[in-house]
Amino acid sequence: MADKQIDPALIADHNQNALADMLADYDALGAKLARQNVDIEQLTQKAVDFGVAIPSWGVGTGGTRFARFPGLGEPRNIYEKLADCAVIAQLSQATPTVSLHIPWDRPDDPAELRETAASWGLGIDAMNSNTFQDHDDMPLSFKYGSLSHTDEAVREQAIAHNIDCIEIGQKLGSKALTVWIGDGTNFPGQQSFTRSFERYLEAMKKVYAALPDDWRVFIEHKIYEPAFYSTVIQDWGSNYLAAKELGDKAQCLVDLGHHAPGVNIEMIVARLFQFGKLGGFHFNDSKYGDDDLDAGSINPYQLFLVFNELVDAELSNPSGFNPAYMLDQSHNVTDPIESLISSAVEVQRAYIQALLVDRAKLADYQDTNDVMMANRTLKSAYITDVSPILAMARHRAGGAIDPITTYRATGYRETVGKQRPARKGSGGGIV
Ligand SMILES: [Mn+2]
Repeated sequence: MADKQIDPALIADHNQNALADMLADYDALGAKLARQNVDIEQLTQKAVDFGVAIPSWGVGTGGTRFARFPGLGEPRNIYEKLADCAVIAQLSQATPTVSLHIPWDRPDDPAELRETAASWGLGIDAMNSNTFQDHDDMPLSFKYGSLSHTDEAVREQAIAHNIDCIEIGQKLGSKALTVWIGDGTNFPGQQSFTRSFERYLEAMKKVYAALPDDWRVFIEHKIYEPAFYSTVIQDWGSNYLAAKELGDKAQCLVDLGHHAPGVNIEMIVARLFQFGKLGGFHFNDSKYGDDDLDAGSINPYQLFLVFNELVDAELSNPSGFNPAYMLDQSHNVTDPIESLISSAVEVQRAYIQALLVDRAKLADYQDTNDVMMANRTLKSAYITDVSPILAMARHRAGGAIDPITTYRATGYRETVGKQRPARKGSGGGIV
């Protein structure tokens, strides 16, 4: 029996107030969908079964390159981060796992950490390595790169760190390692594109060799930042080449914020899946660059189009479909718990909307080049308000019909604000 962070009676109380309206909306939507031969109960079950991982670092307040403004009651260690994640999971019923980061979350006792997480009903998702900053316990600097560094000793240090992450992850019940490197250049001529990529591949082969049989490694590409002229794994092309070179357990991870503005990310999703290399997602939203804003807050249609490809992929090849979903956001001006609840709901919403697409009709319109009706088929799913389905799914699973309002009523933030003194610090950073 999992411990509860929030008193279930308080959630039940709030749900009671919202229940009649929610049921009326659910029935009305059910009747509308029935006219389209869609069973609302099936969609509700899909929503209940849906999950997206929370990144441990997401529950802290982030910053920019300029400053970081501390939030109230920020978690100070992995146990406090897990406590916040448990609140999100309990209210949203859409975030059953947490993704950890080493060294930020390095546990003294992995077995105990795993048990604590499980007591809150949380599993451990992918492990994230970090060679984009220096570590106190490592002799060499990653200033000029890590897995692609010119110095073999630095590469070996980066390889050892990734293997360490795998070993910790095994003790925690994780099944995947996510590798994002900051390696790249700021100036033309600084490094050879080819030799850097060769060194990276050679190093990653050693990390790959340390993967247990039932593990995967996700390679995350990023167009720029912290390197401003070139990065070693810049785009999905380089990512695909690396994953292909490494083997079947290596797959590509798509972070929605890691592309140039205007790039057709949903098409990248389709391509990677078609060739067996779609590993997973980091969901967030952006206006200009890697803004790490809340999923669905800027461009919800793009999120829907991504899920349209994912649903299509799942239907076309269910046995080959196993992408890992995680939110990867930085919360500078909102309560991170509220942002993560809201984002999980938006990702879940895009999934349910995508399930509404009439795929038989869409295929007919595509085959007959009926451009207008093909597009309208997608749009009619996208403009359907599936909120009652999401609310019903939460309600049935023990979550909150209105999770953010309920969260505010718990006084959780004020309580942890008293227990956890603010961390000062003028530095920026995404952490
Ligand atoms: Mn990411």
